[in-house]
Amino acid sequence: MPDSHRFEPKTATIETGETVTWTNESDIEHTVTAYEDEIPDEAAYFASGGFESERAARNRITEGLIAPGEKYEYTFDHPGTYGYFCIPHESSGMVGTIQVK
Ligand SMILES: [Cu+2]
Repeated sequence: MPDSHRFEPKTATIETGETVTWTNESDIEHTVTAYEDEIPDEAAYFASGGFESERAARNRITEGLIAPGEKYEYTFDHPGTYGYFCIPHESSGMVGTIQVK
């Protein structure tokens, strides 16, 4: 049985302009939430739920939850390294990285 508290793959490398789709293949809810201080300065903030800041995402967590079987996608328009996490499972180490070339 797969561990339901992780992003798979944990680190992904894509080209600038590509879209990443996260699909919730577990049976519990998750978020995809960028770490505001772990994205390039010129990049827009991103999070499931469409929040404009990490603080807003954390404050309104239920609006950002991705249900089992549902997806969240985001297009990366700036090169760099992007760190993100799942709010409910951050303490379980549910974090990931997108490398945009
Ligand atoms: Cu999670």
